[in-house]
Amino acid sequence: MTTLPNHNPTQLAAWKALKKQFDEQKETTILDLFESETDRQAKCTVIWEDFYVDYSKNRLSEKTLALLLDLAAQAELPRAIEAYFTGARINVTEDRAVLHTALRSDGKEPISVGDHNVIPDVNAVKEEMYVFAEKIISGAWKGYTGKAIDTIVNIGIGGSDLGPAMVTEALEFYGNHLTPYFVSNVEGDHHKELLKKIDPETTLFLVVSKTFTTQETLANATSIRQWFLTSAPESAIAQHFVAVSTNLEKIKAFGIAADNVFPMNDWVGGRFSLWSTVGLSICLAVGPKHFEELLEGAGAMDRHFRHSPAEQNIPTLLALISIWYNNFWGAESEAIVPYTQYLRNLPAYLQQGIMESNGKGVDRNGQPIDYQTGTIIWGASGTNAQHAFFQLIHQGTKLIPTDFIGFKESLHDTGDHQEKLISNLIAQTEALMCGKTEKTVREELKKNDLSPKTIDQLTPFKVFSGNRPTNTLLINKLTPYNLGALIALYEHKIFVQGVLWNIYSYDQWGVELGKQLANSVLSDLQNEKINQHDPSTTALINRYKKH
Ligand code: G6Q
Repeated sequence: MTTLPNHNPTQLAAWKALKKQFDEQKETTILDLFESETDRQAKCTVIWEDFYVDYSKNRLSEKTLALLLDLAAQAELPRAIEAYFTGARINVTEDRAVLHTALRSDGKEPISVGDHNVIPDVNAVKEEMYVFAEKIISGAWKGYTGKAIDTIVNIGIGGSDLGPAMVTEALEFYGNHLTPYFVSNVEGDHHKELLKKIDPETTLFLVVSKTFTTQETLANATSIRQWFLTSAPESAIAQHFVAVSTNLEKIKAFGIAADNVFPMNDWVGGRFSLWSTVGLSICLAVGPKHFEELLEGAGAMDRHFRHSPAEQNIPTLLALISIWYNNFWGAESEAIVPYTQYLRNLPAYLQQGIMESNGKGVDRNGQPIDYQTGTIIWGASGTNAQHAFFQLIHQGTKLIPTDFIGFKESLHDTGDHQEKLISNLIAQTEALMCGKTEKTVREELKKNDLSPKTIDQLTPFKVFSGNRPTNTLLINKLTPYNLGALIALYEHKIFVQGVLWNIYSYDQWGVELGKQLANSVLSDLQNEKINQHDPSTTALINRYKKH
């Protein structure tokens, strides 16, 4: 049934060698490795286009890295990568190809699903989206009272919200006069607060749902349409509502005109769909030129990932390092800290991509697995995070490998703010690795004229053990192109980890379960008679109904 290689990773020779290597190396610190390995810094840095990726500050010796690369080879990663890029149905449990990469391909080679080359269709739909976006941005498209559109509201959730919202926010600098908003939660207060701010005469609503069956999106779209019709005639729907979906029938039933529908394909997973028509809000907010640059950057990272040898391959290296901590050091989570407010929602966006894709406990043979998979991802923007959870990363009992992402140039002319910002980033990675020794702490305290007794008391609290691992991604500038490449980098990291853990990364049965459950309890809340549940659930339902 599988189109991917199928290996229990723990049975591979490299895995066994890595276990041994862990036992032998666990007392060696990162600083020890800098002492013993010549040229460690240069050897553990990959420079690709505008990206400078330094992974030298890791508990990773040359030998460990070699073993991790062996693991990738023994798991047949290169064969898996080819299957991924060439339209094999690697989303086996849904019997679909996984081709978000086709949406940003340079079109030089055909990409087939079955025997159908999808590239001409991808280009045609993209062209339609660009023509539409230009009409909205230029003001040629009018609302029902003849005014141009100045506000867009994306109605969607999960993959139909997080990516577009994160990218639109990240590219705010490149934005035009359109104000973008995002409504996702089924909680009615979410859209009610928004409706206070917008004018129906100048707002365009994008109803975005791959399946067009999602409770939250349909409920929000229905309520917003009702609100719209309190001031506008039914005929105005055509000027103010467009839809993005694979489900053309359901859209028709909802009342959106066929001309206002942007199709998408089932071979694009929700959490990987910002590159498709699901990214219409991005395309409107920053314009087709910048949207195209976003795609180009992702496409460039795709080619880097597909064609670079594993030891120079950024997504592969970051995936292997993460496996080293997750499966051998027992690290339970990873932090992601982008040093820019523009990317403040990158960690939340990656939480979905990473945890929904690789949060699986059954292997490709349908068997429960006895090794760790999906890492827990969390984070926030720096330097804010330094004043919040960094304490735990520096001195807590948990091992938290952290990705630091920074940009050399700021987008505005900001005086010395950028130096201040990036100096913090660099200093944090240095401090996490080097720590602060007892000797240094004592010397510092002595300078403060403290008594020997006080110095003895305070010293243990001020010592930093160091040896805390980080990757640093220093990128020249936050452009649409570099953002596309950065997101694609993490998408491919997800893929590599899924291959090595021998799981299916592209289904999401846990999410589907939520969709199923929502409707079953809803009928209990809305009807007199309730269905059979456990005592706790029954009590909660009754408690809610009493209000
Ligand atoms: C993403 C998930 C999920 C999905 C939402 C919205 O990969 O499948 O987050 O995107 O549940 O689904 P629809 O786009 O079908 O409304």
